[in-house]
Amino acid sequence: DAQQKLGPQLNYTITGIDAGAGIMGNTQTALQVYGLKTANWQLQTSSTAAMTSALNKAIQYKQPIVITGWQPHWMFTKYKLKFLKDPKNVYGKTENIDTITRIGFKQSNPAVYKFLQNFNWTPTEMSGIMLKVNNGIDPAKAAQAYIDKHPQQVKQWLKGVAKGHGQKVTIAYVAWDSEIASTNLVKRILDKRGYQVTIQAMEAQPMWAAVATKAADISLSAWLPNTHAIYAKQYKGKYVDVRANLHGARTGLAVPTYMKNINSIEDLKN
Ligand code: PBE
Repeated sequence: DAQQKLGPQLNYTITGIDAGAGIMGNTQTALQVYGLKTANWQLQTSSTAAMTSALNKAIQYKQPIVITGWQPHWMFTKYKLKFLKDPKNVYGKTENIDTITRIGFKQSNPAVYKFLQNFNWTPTEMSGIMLKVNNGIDPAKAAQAYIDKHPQQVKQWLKGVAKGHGQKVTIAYVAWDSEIASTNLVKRILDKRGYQVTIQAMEAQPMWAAVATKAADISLSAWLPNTHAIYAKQYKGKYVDVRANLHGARTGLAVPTYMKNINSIEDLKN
């Protein structure tokens, strides 16, 4: 009931996602910085699928839950959620999704590099693909539907991009919904332009390592400046940051809006 404290109701547990996600590291920091660790709060590692399934269940029964949340993601479209205020600014204010390449990719494939310099879209545009995939549509099909619906935009992205002749390109990504959307879209566009694009799903750290060691050419999945700061620092000088492919991303702790008394991370202590 509403009188009962949140901590005991939730077993002092925040429902998290995959261990390598930047948001998990930041949440560990938040537990420290907000004194939640000493108040026995812990972060549960799982997966995006397990987290959204726990969220779905909680919402169905109007029970409390605290999750690691982010945008763009369909969870904010499907459910009424709010980010908890972060007065100590652990999760950062502005967040972009950047395109990175291996060192030397620009020289070996200037045309695709040019495409990467052109490619950027909005959270709303990305959501179109994400919602379809969440509804069970194959990501490649959802990407093609996006291309059919946005011919002018795709033309702009391909401006000055020479046709490929079967050149191989590899894109490393993490199977977060946003990156499934962007990676499949870029693969589809470049394949149709005559390139042979392989996409490789992996965890966050291996994704950064793949680009840094030149095992992969590209990643469209670099959440910066905050979420992947630890990886950007670790691989500094070993990758090229091409540009932000999306502005207005955000990460933090989130709760359903029916949790009226919980508005800030600090409220978790009460
Ligand atoms: N996310 C989604 C990722 C980036 C994309 C917020 C879960 C992360 O925390 O690393």
